[in-house]
Amino acid sequence: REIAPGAVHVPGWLSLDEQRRLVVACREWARGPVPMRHTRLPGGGVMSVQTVCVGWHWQPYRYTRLAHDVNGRKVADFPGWLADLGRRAVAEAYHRPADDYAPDTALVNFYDDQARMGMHQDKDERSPAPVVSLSIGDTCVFRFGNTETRGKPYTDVELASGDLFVFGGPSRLAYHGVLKVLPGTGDPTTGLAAGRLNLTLRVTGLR
Ligand code: MD5
Ligand code: FE
Repeated sequence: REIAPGAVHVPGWLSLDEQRRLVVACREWARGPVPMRHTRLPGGGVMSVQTVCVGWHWQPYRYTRLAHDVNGRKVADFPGWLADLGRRAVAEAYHRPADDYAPDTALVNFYDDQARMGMHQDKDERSPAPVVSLSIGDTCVFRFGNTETRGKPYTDVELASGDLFVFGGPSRLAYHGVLKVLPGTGDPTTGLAAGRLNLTLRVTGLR
């Protein structure tokens, strides 16, 4: 379903097996070389979400190869199978070939019952390419806004385990956030006993 031009929600897109495979991969990335942690913001705040990056490391508000703000190590390589999954996601959401879509970074976010993500724009990438969002575990209430302000108009959408969301075109720079996680709504057979995992695949435009 198209929430706005270029913003397409595909409920139940990932199979249970694909979700299990992603949970295993995320668990591995969370251990290192750069461990999953609560990102510290330059203003002194700490994000409630925990994040681990693959391909490029995001430190607010830029991408680097080395995690200077954590342990100085190089993050895990971006695997070819994840780029393939991203191309399939864009192709199926937009009903067009996406052979030219080459994501080079993934941000893996883990939300416990209390975690939230305030309204923000993702504008640290130097590419207009779409962002692919994959959700696993507990359902959340996601707020998709507009490109001008953090406020109205916005649309609240529930993102459940297995859902795909692709943000591209005019929606690429829309404000968005996660209002809350709905505890106990996930399927533990994904391998995630509690909480919500979100992967976003991005094109940094860096080299
Ligand atoms: C999440 N993550 O559920 C969300 C899903 C983040 C983040 O917001 O920055 O890690 S990704 C939502 C997204 C990405 C790029 C553009 C737009 C939404 N958008 O235009 O609305 O953890
Ligand atoms: Fe975002």
